[in-house]
Amino acid sequence: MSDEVIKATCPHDCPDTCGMLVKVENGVAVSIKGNPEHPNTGGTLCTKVSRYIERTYHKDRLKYPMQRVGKKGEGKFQRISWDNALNLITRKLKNISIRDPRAILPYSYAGTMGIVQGESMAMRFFNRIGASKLDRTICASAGGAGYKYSIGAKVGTDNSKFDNSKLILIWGGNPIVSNLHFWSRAQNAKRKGAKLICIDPYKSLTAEKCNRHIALIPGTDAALALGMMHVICKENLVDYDYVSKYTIGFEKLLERLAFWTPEYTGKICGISSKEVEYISKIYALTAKKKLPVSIRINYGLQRTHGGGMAVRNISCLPALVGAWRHESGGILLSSGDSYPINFNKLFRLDSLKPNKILPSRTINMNKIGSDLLKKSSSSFGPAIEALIVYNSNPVAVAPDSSQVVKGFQREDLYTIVLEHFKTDTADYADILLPATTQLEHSDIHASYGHLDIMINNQAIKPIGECKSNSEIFRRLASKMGFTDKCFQDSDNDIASEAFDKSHKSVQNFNFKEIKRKGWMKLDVPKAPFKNGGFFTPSGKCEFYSEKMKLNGYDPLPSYIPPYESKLTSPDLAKKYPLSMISPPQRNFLNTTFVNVKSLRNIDGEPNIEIHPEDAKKRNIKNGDYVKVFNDRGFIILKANITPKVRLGLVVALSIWWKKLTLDKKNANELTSQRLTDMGRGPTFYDTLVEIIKI
Ligand SMILES: Nc1nc2c(c(=O)[nH]1)N[C@H]1C(S)=C(S)[C@@H](COP(=O)(O)OP(=O)(O)OC[C@H]3O[C@@H](n4cnc5c(=O)[nH]c(N)nc54)[C@H](O)[C@@H]3O)O[C@H]1N2
Ligand SMILES: Nc1nc2c(c(=O)[nH]1)N[C@H]1C(S)=C(S)[C@@H](COP(=O)(O)OP(=O)(O)OC[C@H]3O[C@@H](n4cnc5c(=O)[nH]c(N)nc54)[C@H](O)[C@@H]3O)O[C@H]1N2
Ligand SMILES: [Mo]
Repeated sequence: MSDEVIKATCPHDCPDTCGMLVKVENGVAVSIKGNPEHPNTGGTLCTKVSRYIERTYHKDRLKYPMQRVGKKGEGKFQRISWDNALNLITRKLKNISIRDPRAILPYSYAGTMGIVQGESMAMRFFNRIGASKLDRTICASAGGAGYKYSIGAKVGTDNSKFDNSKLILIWGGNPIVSNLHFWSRAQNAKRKGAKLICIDPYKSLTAEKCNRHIALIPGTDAALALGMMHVICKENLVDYDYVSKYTIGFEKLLERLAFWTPEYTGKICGISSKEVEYISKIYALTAKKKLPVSIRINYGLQRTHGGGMAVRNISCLPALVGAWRHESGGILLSSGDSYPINFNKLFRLDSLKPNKILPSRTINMNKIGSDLLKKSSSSFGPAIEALIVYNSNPVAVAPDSSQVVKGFQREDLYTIVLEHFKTDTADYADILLPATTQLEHSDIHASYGHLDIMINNQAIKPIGECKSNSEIFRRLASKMGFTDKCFQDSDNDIASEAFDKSHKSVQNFNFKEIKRKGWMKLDVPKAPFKNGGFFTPSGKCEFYSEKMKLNGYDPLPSYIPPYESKLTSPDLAKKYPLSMISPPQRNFLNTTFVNVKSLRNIDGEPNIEIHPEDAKKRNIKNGDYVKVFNDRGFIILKANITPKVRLGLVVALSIWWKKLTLDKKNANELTSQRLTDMGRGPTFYDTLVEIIKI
């Protein structure tokens, strides 16, 4: 192989989906940088992905298949051949499928966001078996559901247009950490005179750099949006022309808003009525001046009981003030539905039929802790007997971790893990299979933060005996005796068919050309709802939603409080008076990169940020080790006393590999398996705890 520069794509679960240039010398990747020609990357990568080469050639990479020799969780394995590994797996899966294929469960999420190495071949494989389905709702489904009730689809403001906004509300997001290239755009806007307001219980790195920070109580965002709508209507700041043409339910909304005065809203949100008035007025008055006002809504506010309703309410705001009139106005939650992904082609939902057809069964990935421990029953179906984990690290990331571990410890559970490293989850594998990284395979990507299709060309040969997910499932299918043609598709076949070409947005899709250039922008309208055209049943922005009513929700914007709070669970709050959130650490990507020492060193050790007064009450000094606990468990963390957290709140930046911490646990020891109001999402940030010095 000669020296060359390969066009690749960052595979991680992040809205930025960056274009990367990988320099390869004699078959070895020697450097990586952001593609300067890709506008949404602009030549820069974040600190962690700049270390992708360090991660790829890490001495701990799994290089060949292994079989467990120690106890479950001990992480002791011996090398076996691929043939042997695949034979062992298929013998087991065949045995189970003859009885009830639903006792087999795939568990995967977004270790790679690639369409090929994500669910394509894997989904075909599990569909063909007739395995249990996995409800992949650990991240964004609550907000997605809420947004869709108001707007109809996850389509919003083009991220590249935020540079010209005059006011940006950064709501429940921390883009400096989790959406860096959006932050560059917000900075551009600020330089051109825009105001940035951050709505976050915690003075995050982003909140520190905005013009104003509204530090509300976690899980009260839906109330703040109601209060804002109240002020906007009362002060006559509504864009009546837009509202009459492109919305429905305004009259009913007005009735609903009556009691959401700034005083009442402030009380619920734990902020002053002045702050409610301030944010409402600056938002609506800027819009009234015909200037573009926008909202970047992210994921932090979705992780409490009412996370769906919060997003539902907030996404009504742009229509109320006519912000959609401008291409730089509106709201962006996710651009995911702008891509016409051809799921039918990818998954072969209609053509692949299992040998044994039983009523389908779906397991919610947030409930893996309790569901692995369930016995067979008529309501649950068969107990889970085999678990195939890829692109995920559930032992560290799933809530209520002590239960998750109990499940993974089951001697009668057969666990197969496809991984780069011996993660907390891999330690429980019966068979551990070495997977390729993004440099070692090819793929195609959609983004959930911008509007480009991205290509990942393979840069280097697989390390050791690693194989890509798609190849592993292809081989498993062959060993299972599945002769369906789709199991012969190459990665290029899958990638070139990933999008539905009858759709206008991808009329210019030319696979060869995209492979050469590295990306292509979707052809979509610049201002998506300038003249209405919402994707709701009425085609309008729905302040009143008949669909919500049908689905058993309040059809109007309303407030669903947290499960765990002083107001809703006063007895629990007496025992555990502090609200704990555990958002991402800057230099990790969920648990990915935690084992890259140079990155881990930046973040030191797991700690908990606590307000000076809360610390004083508990006689805790900066740097003390503390026990953080509730009924679900406890962890030991180092106290970091700081006014960045509001009184009554503690912040444990996450998500650490358990085995790399002092007590071999992480924040998910304390989180619960309860689900959000909509979308069956997780409630990681709906957690009460108490802290004592140890
Ligand atoms: N560096 C880095 N980047 C990442 C990730 C990572 O782990 N590391 N993870 C990726 C993934 S999978 C995701 S989903 C995204 C997540 O990234 P974001 O969408 O930014 O979400 P979070 O970081 O969970 O939370 C953002 C902010 O919301 C605040 N918050 C918590 N609860 C509430 C609330 O009730 N209301 C409001 N208004 N704010 C609240 C938190 O304090 C936090 O500062 O980032 C992606 N990007
Ligand atoms: N307490 C708390 N818990 C949380 C969150 C939080 O904010 N707080 N955030 C939640 C959110 S938003 C999310 S999205 C989830 C994330 O949960 P996960 O999607 O499980 O994310 P990671 O922890 O990064 O684990 C991904 C794993 O996939 C592996 N991987 C990467 N590429 C490949 C590949 O090509 N093939 C194979 N086989 N493996 C690959 C990586 O090595 C890594 O170990 O965590 C959730 N958990
Ligand atoms: Mo996520």
